[in-house]
Amino acid sequence: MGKLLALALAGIVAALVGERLVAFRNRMCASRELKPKRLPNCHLIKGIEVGSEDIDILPNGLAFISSGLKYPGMQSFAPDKRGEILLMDLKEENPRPVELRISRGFELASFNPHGISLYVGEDDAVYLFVVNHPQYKSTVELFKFVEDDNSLVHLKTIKHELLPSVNDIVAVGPDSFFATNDHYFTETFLLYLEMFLGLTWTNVVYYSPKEVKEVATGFYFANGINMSPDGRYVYVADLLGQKIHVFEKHANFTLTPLKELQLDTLPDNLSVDPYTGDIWAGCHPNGMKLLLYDPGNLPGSEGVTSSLETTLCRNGAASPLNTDVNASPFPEGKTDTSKQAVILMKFKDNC
Ligand SMILES: [Ca+2]
Ligand SMILES: [Ca+2]
Repeated sequence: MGKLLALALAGIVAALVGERLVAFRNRMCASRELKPKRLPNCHLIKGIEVGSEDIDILPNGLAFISSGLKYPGMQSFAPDKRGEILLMDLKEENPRPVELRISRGFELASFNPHGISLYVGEDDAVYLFVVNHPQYKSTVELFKFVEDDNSLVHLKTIKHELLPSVNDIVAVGPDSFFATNDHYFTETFLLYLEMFLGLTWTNVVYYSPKEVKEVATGFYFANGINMSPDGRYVYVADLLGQKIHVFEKHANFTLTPLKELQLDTLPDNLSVDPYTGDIWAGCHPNGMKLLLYDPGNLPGSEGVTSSLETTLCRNGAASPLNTDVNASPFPEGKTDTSKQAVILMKFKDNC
């Protein structure tokens, strides 16, 4: 009888694990194959060989790039090199990235930059918010950009118990932001278990010096976050939910869910066209390939865009993007796990 019970229990556990495995593989798009496509107007920019995680661009065409991210379980192309913030002037014919000098007093040796966000203050001062993972912990570093000097002055380090596993941020003031936490747990085994079981415990947190609060939850893996140009809507990429969530932002910085955009790819960082309001998402076509990283069978990247009309106005809570999406695999290459942001190189003529 004891053996029969043990066998029955083993059968139930095996069935549950099998069911979770199938669901996990589906969330990871594990069976998806994307043919590499050469994009004739794209070329590799030298100097970012170790990968760029995120990018944000000023209206004058200066692009800030976080580079050299080391993330648990992900391939790093330069495991012994510290991270850096690069600056590139997209108005130049052949733009080249240069590393921004960081003011003294900042712990540069453990710099591990992840999501970034720019904020231009009323006095035209430029603030750069950088998610940092020194010793694989999470902080948000606030810098002021000094253009004459190509440098960043470190203003402060923000740590908070509601910000345990930050992926990306979008600034809403000179010292306030929304941030995504991409895991509930911080311990490596537990965070993989969380992903495998499909727990939707990750969230979005609002931070200001006076108030810190959770404003949205229920994501498998909250990743990129951005805002509409008028500041009325906040967009959150749920990597393993394969969705972009649209929220209405209120004056007290709470968020109300408005709509979900269903994708068939894994969205990472989100950029927003400052003129049209279109969303551009850097996506992973196959999360399993990303996790298992095989240089002979690269994971690839693709870009997805959603027009403002699709994002906001079309009826239905989860209208498929297929008819409005431009999905194009980027050329595969050494840095292809790291192009997690799609940017829009479009500027006003007078910039
Ligand atoms: Ca970002
Ligand atoms: Ca990200």
